[in-house]
Amino acid sequence: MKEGILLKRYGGFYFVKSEGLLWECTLRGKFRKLKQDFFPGDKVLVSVLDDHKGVIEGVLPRINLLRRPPVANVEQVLVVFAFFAPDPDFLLLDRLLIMAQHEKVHPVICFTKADTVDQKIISKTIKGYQNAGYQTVVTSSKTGLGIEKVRYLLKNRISVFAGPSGAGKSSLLNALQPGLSLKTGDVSEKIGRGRHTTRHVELLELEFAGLVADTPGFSNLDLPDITREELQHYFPEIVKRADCCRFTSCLHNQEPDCSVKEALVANEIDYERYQRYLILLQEVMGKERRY
Ligand SMILES: Nc1nc2c(ncn2[C@@H]2O[C@H](COP(=O)(O)OP(=O)(O)OP(=O)(O)O)[C@@H](O)[C@H]2O)c(=O)[nH]1
Ligand SMILES: [Mg+2]
Ligand SMILES: [Zn+2]
Repeated sequence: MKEGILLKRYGGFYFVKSEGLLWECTLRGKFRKLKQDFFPGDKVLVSVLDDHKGVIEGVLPRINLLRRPPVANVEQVLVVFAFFAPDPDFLLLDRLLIMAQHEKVHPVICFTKADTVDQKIISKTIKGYQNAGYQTVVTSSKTGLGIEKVRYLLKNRISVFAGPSGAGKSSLLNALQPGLSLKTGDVSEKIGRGRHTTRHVELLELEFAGLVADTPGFSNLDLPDITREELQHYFPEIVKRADCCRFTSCLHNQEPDCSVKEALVANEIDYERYQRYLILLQEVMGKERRY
């Protein structure tokens, strides 16, 4: 039996990398009966049939499983958004950060298409996230800006690219490693017809060591099941100030003597981030009532 890592599912087969080789595998019948699903990133046990075919006999316990995109044992998620075309949907960006933190995956915010906007917009866009303590990287697949940084981030890790269609995920991967030759597509076509250029979730092997999943873009994401009190823990810049609020149960919304509000007035917290916190707070509270 060999241990390997599942890279992709395609046409009913499971492709497993083990000992430097790619094995085309099927599943033992018992897994199909149990309706057990396997995802890229899963560490699996394979019994060998011939020099490139095998059968998946088991899966090792998962460290985590991202929902969007569905990849297991992820160490890092690059949340990829373009500065322009498509305009960034910051509420979706915040939802992705929450998902990553909820799954205990390190998030890095990666802005793309820096060549399409001026420096002022770049600084303004990343400021709120940097102040919150998030790692951010500014890139352009056209000019090569930030590409070396992203290479360094991906080295020796299992990473996932997640973000809306057209953000430039596949283009960025091609810039990192031109040999990948991933298909990229025209944004106007994607927006107009909702067409995605990347259709499968697949872990790619990088020549400088590391695995990265290119994934199809998506435009919405549900929050994980969290309580109204928990939400602030997904906003590092908010929870950092919560200790000094008058009420320990403060949600930093309408309560008096709220130190988060004070920080907001003092410009220490990004106003737009805070507004999105309130939107998500309403959403969490609405969900709580439905249970
Ligand atoms: N100007 C500019 N255009 C870019 C850049 N990166 C990507 N694009 C363009 O943006 C469009 C979409 O790029 P893709 O790489 O296909 O986007 P994607 O995120 O992989 O999209 P899906 O696979 O549908 O999720 C293409 O027309 C690219 O040429 C960049 O850095 N600068
Ligand atoms: Mg793509
Ligand atoms: Zn408060």
